[in-house]
Amino acid sequence: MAGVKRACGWVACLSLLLVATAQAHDFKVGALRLDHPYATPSQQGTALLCFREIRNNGAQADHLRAASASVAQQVLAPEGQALPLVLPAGAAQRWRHDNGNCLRLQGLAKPLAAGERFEAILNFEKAGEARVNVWVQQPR
Ligand SMILES: [Cu+2]
Repeated sequence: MAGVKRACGWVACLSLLLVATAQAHDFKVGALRLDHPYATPSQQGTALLCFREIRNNGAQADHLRAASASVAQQVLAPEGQALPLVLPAGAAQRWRHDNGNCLRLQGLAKPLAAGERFEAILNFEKAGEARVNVWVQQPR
């Protein structure tokens, strides 16, 4: 145990902390918790705007009415869906790059590359407006 303690010196612990905080960020608005907004690097002028999870802790369903982003002309509903998108009460949804639930960034001002950040604004019927910082990252 002493060895473990010594191995986790000040610098090591700080870097562990930085790694931990670099992997996730979340935003709370009303009864909603928006966990880890991220975007895929762009391909042919479009990219996906995803969330690791969106949880509605409220007793009533909420709806995403509109979304916008500083980097794109439009933020569209997932392919084959339309706004508003329902967020059922007391439930979590995964809006992941691999499950077809991500919003779509259309009309990008410039290509999005991994490591970049941008702001997106989501407008929910009950929770109101949420401004989130989106991390562009290679999906894994
Ligand atoms: Cu995050």
